[in-house]
Amino acid sequence: MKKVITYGTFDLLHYGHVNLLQRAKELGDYLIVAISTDEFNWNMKQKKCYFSYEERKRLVEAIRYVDLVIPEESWEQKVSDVKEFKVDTFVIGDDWEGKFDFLKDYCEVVYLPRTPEISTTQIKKDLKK
Ligand code: C2G
Repeated sequence: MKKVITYGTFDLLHYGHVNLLQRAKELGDYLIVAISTDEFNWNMKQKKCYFSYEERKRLVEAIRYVDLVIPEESWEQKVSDVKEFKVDTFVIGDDWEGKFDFLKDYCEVVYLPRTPEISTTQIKKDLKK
């Protein structure tokens, strides 16, 4: 079984996220999604989420491409996650191009094109109009 892992906040879940998860699943048979916890988002990404970790986990678990959701609590956990879950492929959007190449020592690393026209920031701006 080919296992794939990806990481993200997935707050205000939108079709750009689903596009990524669909393509991630196409790279293997089993997709693990590490969702940033509220603390990690606030402390390390300065992101204040609209939905809590539990609510974002509920939403992402409902996506047909996703097999397992785990918490992302630190930048450093990726190597141990890849080892612990025996992951074959790490995948993430190309806004992170090159940032996780160190994982190539442990698994395949794939950067996928983002869905260009949508972002949570854009959604929030549009809703303010
Ligand atoms: N994404 C996408 N297209 C968009 C928006 C997001 O393909 N229009 C992808 C991102 O590239 C990422 C995933 O969807 O692969 C989740 O996006 P975010 O929730 O913004 O994740 P981010 O805050 O970038 O966190 O350790 C890695 C970080 O946790 C990634």
